[in-house]
Amino acid sequence: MAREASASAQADMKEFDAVVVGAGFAGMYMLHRLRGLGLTARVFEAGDGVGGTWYWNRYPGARCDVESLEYQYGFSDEIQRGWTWTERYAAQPEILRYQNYVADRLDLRRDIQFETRVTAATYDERAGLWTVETDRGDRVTARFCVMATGCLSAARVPDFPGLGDYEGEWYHTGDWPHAGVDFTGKRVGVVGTGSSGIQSIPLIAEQASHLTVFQRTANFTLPAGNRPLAREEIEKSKETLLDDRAHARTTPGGIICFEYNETLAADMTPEERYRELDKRWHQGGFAFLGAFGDLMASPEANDVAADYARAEMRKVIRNPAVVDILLPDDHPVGVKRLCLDTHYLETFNEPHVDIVDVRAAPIERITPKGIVSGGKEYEVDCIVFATGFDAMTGALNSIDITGRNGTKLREKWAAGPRTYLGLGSAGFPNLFFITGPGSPSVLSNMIVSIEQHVDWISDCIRKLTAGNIRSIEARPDAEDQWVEHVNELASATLYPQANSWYMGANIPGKPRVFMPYTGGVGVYGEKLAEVAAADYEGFTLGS
Ligand code: N01
Repeated sequence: MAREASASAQADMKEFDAVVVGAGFAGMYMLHRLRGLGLTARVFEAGDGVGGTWYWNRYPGARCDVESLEYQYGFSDEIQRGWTWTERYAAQPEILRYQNYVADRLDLRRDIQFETRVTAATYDERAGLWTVETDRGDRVTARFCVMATGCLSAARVPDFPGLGDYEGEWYHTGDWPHAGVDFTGKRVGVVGTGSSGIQSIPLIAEQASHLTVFQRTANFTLPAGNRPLAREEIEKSKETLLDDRAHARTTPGGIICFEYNETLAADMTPEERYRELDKRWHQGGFAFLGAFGDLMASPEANDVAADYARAEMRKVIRNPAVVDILLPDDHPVGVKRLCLDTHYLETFNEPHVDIVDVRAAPIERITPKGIVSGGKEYEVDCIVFATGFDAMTGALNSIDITGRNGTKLREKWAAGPRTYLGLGSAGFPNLFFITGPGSPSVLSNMIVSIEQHVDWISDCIRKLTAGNIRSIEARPDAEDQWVEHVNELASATLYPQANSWYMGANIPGKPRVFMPYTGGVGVYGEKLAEVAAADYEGFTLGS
């Protein structure tokens, strides 16, 4: 069982069996499993506490869009029984408290070095070791290096000229001040209307004297239907969570609070389609996208759902001047992350809230006093950038990762990420990615996908260690086939039709490649199991 080294005993230790980068949900569970194997591990974390996404994203209204009873670890009955969620969708402070509760229960912090950012990881082929370096001057070696760096952790502020001269305060939702921000009486500008903007705008509007929202793309958003959880559903969940989790692993999205309807839209009458959409819209959450079997693949089926969504959205917008700006019309529903909101569209009925269509009139620059779009200056006391992340590859590429023969990961990935199963990349032995590009990750309940990867990686490390096998590395041909397979699956869906962060389209110059695996958690899990059972087919094992 877990190695019981104390923090001080490890403080000077420079050699570990494994290094883990990041102490969010993925890094925390990875550490727990490594300890369970009797291995020494050091986790490096940039923040001063555990939490990852939920440590950094403290903006007003930050809340998970997967239901709390499903968005929790499912590996320990004791842990789940010791925690009680309060709302259908947990807010950021509650999720962060939960992560700290888990860190306490498992005594994780003694192997985590906080306020330390990993800057480089270099593989020494002769020694079969990774050397990991940090911004605090650490230099440690490890046989295994696990990147638990998160998919949405590299916050991005667009390069608007003049930002350096802005005289007000500005913030990014993904790097929010821990003390919070009081917008009372302030004129606020919010740039961006993805999930973060849509969640924060109603709450910022409650405080601001005036709010101007700068929107480039109108998004599909539906009422989350958040509510306090009833005692009975909490108690029932405690009894069934582990079974529910086993079931979730077999589903496309790692979620069981709704089922996908497999019937194609064309095989349903208009009334049946309407009933299905209506039921799911009012259920709240992602159930809506499961209304027909081909909703994410057939333009005609998707149009039916998109028309329904626009009609529902239109019902709550009372200001005719903003209806056309707020209703999405340039992409299929669901191909950008569907947003769940609480009174988002209603916010634009308020007299002190304006929206500026920056697709028609792009933001040109920031002045000392505000934001210029379409030649007009909007004076604001604070700016909130809800402008998203360099998703899936940003955090990995920010580390100087060098594999065999001096190969740099960021150079190898210059035309888009290349992985085998989303878990490893050829040329980088014993380097694992948790929920990396090429795996279901961001299209699924992240905790289910994290556990799926951590379990697979732990099992793999256990077998390598037991079999005295020095290394595991993706084979280039297996990787090529996997990348092709991921692309083929994505091209059979409507996903590539939007300028989304899934495609890298939000970052100027980033290659347009659909990064996640669209085949679903269940199918993907079967592949992982087959590969492991076939002595890690597609990987080279080095002795
Ligand atoms: O980021 P986003 P996010 N000028 O990239 C706009 C997860 N998440 O932080 O769409 C003007 O979605 C950009 O416009 P466009 C979730 O997976 C989950 O909101 O690129 N505008 C867009 O409107 C989510 O999908 C939760 O045209 C610019 C916005 O900024 C992911 O994180 C909560 C611009 C960015 O939206 C990311 O969400 C929050 C520019 N130069 C986040 N650049 C929940 O669990 C960008 N934009 C609920």
